[in-house]
Amino acid sequence: MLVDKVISKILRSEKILLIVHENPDGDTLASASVVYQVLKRLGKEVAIVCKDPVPKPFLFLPEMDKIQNDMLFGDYELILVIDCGDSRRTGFDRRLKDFVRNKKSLINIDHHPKNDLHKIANINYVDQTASSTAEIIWELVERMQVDIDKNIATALFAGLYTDTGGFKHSNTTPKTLQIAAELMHHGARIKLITQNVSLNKTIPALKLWGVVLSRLSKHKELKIVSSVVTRKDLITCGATDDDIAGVVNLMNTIPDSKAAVLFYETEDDKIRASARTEDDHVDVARLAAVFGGGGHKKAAGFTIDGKIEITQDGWKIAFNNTSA
Ligand SMILES: [Mn+2]
Repeated sequence: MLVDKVISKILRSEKILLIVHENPDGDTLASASVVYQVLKRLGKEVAIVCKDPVPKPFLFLPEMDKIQNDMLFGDYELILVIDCGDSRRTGFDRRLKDFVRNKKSLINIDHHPKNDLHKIANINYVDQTASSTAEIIWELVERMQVDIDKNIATALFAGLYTDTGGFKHSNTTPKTLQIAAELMHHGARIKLITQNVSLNKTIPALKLWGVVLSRLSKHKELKIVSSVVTRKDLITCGATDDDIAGVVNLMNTIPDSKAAVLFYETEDDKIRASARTEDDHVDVARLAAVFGGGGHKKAAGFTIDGKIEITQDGWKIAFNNTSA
């Protein structure tokens, strides 16, 4: 079995590096947290690397203080790439390829569609039917006969919870809920998760959401609902980039829309788009791929070169000319 190959590789390695994706979400962080805890118990030398800082709502997860923003990859024998979708999303694209070229091992642990990581990884421990990477990590810890304590249960539950939008998205399966029930038996602190992830909206965040909602517009033919956030909005509301997360899910609740897309200006002067759909006939990962992005059928993202302009009757996106 695939999981056994992963376990034997882990057991044979002493120094193991975990890589989570940039702009980390609850699933990638929770999964890394659990793997870290398990490997520490086995006496391994472990580190976690993430290019970006941990967003506030996820700081409650165990071991978040162990995450570093860079590391000498060469010091490690094995790298586990967790929930990354493709190699660019690690933020260490080139260095991962060098690592593999130096005859070191890389395991891709993920639930995203097939991507370029599949080519460079020695083992692809990937299940596209899993709701989350946490669901795959559950299988791993079960198979390893790990004693699941409250910390591990809480982190795994948080991974399931965040990637399924609180068990509301259609990636929630009977298996997902069965695992969630098991995790409750193991003492998962659900209140702690919901309080941090869903119920912690500050006044600046809610003001920002108000701005986003007031700018909602729907494309007549495409039936896509969209809105925008500018850097100026963040300043006006006193909000941070973290506060943007989640509002696109609210936009996605409009009954007769095919999809919801939120465009927001990033710190480095680009426009990041976050797309969601509840329509089984729509695949937002394919939409994202057109713009060089990626994700899942139901939730995906991409980045474009341009500027958001707020106009008298709404807003528009001006693409930067990149034909040079
Ligand atoms: Mn995920």
